Amino acid sequence: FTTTVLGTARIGPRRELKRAVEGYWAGRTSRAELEETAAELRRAQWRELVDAGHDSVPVNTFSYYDQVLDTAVMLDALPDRFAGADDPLDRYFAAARGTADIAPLEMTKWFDTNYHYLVPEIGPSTAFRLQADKILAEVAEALEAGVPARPVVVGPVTFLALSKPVDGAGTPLGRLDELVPCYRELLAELADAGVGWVQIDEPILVTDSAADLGSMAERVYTSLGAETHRPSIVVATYFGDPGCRLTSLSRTPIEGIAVDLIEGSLETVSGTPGLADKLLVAGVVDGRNVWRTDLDKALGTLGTLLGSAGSIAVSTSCSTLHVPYTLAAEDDLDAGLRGWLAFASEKFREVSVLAGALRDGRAAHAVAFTECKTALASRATDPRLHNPAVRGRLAAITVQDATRAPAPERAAAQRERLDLPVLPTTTIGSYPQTSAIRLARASLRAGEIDAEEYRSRMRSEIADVIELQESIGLDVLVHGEPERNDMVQYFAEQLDGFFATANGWVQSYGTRCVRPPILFGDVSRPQPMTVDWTTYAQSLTDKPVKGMLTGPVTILAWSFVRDDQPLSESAFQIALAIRDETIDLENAGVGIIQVDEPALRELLPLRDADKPEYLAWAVRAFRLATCGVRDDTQVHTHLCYSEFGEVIGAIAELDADVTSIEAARSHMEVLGVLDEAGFRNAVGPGVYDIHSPRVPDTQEIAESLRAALETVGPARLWVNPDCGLKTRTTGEVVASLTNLVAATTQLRPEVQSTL
Ligand code: THG
Ligand code: ZN
Repeated sequence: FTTTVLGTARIGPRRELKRAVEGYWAGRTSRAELEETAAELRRAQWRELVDAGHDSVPVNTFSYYDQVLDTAVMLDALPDRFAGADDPLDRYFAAARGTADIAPLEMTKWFDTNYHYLVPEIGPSTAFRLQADKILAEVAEALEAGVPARPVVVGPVTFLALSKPVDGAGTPLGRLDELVPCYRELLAELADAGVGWVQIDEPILVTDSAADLGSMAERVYTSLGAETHRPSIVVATYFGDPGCRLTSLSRTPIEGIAVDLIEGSLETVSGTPGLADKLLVAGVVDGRNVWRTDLDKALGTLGTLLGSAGSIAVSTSCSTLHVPYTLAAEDDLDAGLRGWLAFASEKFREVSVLAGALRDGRAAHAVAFTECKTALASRATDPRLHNPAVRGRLAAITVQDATRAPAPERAAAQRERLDLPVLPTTTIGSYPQTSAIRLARASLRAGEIDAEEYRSRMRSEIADVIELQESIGLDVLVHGEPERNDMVQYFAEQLDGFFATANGWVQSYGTRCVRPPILFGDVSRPQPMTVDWTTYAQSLTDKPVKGMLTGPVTILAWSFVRDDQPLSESAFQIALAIRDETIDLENAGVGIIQVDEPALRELLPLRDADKPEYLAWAVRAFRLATCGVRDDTQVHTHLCYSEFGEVIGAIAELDADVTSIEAARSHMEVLGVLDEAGFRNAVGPGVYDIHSPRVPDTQEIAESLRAALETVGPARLWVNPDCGLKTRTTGEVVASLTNLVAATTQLRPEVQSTL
């Protein structure tokens, strides 16, 4: 084949699958309706690809929840605790979401994307067995519809590398030889079904790993390739450069290899012998960012590759799962910006044009190439991408701008100003998003209420949240963030240089989606973004109210980013905008400002060699954002995970005055780790898990606090939940926080005496 993509989204252009699946869970949608919606989404997607001129179409990329969970089911590798559910679909959803008594599989990030997969559990009782019904049904459905179907499966090396051992089992990769027969059997069944090509995804091959993934892959694909009754195999690598693993793959009898030429390098391909008899699926169209492809540059790349491989197919670098469906759904795009972008549908056409040009020559597609050239030229010269004021400001940054007085000096100044009790209590920032809040937002969008009415409704929510916190007896209050749909989108909507899409939904996990903003230009802040809400909240209370901001790294991590400058440059620009906001908050009398960086760890590069540089600029961006305030203004940050691993040193270097972190589920172990990393500032380990509806009792919280006191001592310990409260009900919040304050009050006298 010559023209394809490695995979597509499935949630639906209008999130039809989300509605159908959530309706099914709630009992509003029948099984038949759910299945019909799913089938229609598949048919529409296949039709679109065929109409765009693709001669090989990925199937089995549909999923009711997650493709890794689908693979676990295909290999009969679900843990025994789900065996109770007789119905396969209900068992599937139980594994995804849990039930009243059964915990779901854990969820974690799919490589360095913002998509989350379910982590398979491999234990001593896991016995792999092929259950190919889903994939065979989708293949049959596609072939019947006349679609040139290429089934896609997660490969055995990647599947095991992403799994976790349970019940004392050794590393899942140790089970590789047991898994290969399942894939061999699958190949035979696909051949019987009339499949010509199968795509086996092995993105793990672009990562660093202690395991020798290259030789494992070589062993697996030598074995699978030796099978005679099978379709042709293309092994897909993506999200980075396969490096020497490409050589390992090229030594096996597989027929094709897909490489990511956006994040990988052309040199790896040209430097790999043994590709002369293979199909190279060249990922020259970026599958995970939203920029229009430079067709001339891509065609040049394809031309270079012609000498390296037996034949070439044009493709996206990875599945288009990670970008929105279509630009056609965006009404508010100005013509300039529209011309620079390509969402999934537009990428499908770019692939076709490139494949056509490779086949018939560029001249046969001159119109598309000319249009592309014009659009890219307009992007290169657009003044919004080169704001001299922003550039000049960044160029003048000095070390001084990212430095505050030594932490103990700051702590003393802040003690003086804030006069907080020992073990100060606070919350992370958000309070429940009530139906009144959602209604107000919807009414504003629909034009039923005006901005003034919206503002007054939000103020009334803020007043409620302040009153609630006062009655519970918390020490440092927040305004509750009723005005924020999302902690990144809210800021992106107000910053110049960002475009917030209307319908650019991308699956985050299961039925949950996000609309990542598009960072297209130099970033600046036309006016304060949060000062009005925060000062209003402060006007209602004598207790200090914390100003709440999102940090530069997180804003970057949850946006589509510029590809025309280093990420660090974009991070510093955002940092300056956040810095201006902190200074405005300070000038408005706000004494405590929190800058959240829950995504600090997410952007960590896949390759070890790239990590130190990333951590250095991430820390610098945070410090640029937070070092503009006075010594007596207290800077907080919040991080959303407890396994700090490789970012632990960076967290200490952020040098926030107070860091709140998830710790409840790890029994405060993270405090010891932080301590070892030399962290001496104040810390607020989450004393209970907000991700569960369970209300912790006072005793339990007091015990957590005692454990924390052992490591941190009383002088720098804060008391807070482990994350924002927006997904909880008000009832749960009141009960939990009341106990949190009671536990703190109980401990204070004994702690006081040790100070
Ligand atoms: N914001 C953004 N990206 C994120 C998160 C976030 N990525 C990582 C993590 N948090 C993902 N978690 C979620 C949790 C909930 C939802 C999405 C991602 C969610 N979304 C609503 C839905 O699908 O119904 C839509 C929300 C909306 O209206 O904007 O519930 O916090 N940017
Ligand atoms: Zn959090």
